[in-house]
Amino acid sequence: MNGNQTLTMIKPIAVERNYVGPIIQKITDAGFIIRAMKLLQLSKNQAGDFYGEHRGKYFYEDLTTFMSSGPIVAMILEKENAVADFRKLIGATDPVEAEEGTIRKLYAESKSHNAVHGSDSDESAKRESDFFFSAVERF
Ligand code: DGI
Repeated sequence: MNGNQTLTMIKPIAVERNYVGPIIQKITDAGFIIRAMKLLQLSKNQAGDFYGEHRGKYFYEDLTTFMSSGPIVAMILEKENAVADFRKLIGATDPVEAEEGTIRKLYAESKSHNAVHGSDSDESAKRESDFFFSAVERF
């Protein structure tokens, strides 16, 4: 991980609604290169581990239930300033607050069903990328 990468998940609601194609198009149009990608379904325990920092919060149970409810698409994305630029591209956690044209404004259903994840720091990007991908699965 070189500081120019971030980890995203297209969340179950967006996969179910067939938004994978349009979301990836927006990501690549914004200049991100896909370095790793897979379709998988998390167990509830795995979703709990991924979101461990939120353990104990009121939304943790709903979050882990939702994130393990169906397949997701996980990707490592590369671009200069990847973490910050990607969070700008996806918009605020709550789509009501997200700027026009952002992925969450376009494709999120609600704050908890908000279509995509983006790492919040280089350290998170590394941890989250290692969570999903082994060395031979990334380029
Ligand atoms: O980095 P983000 O995904 O924007 O936000 P986060 O890391 O603070 O929270 C992770 C996910 O947990 C978020 O995408 C949706 C859910 N979440 C966060 N805050 C709330 C929430 N869900 C509900 N229902 N209410 C919240 O306040």
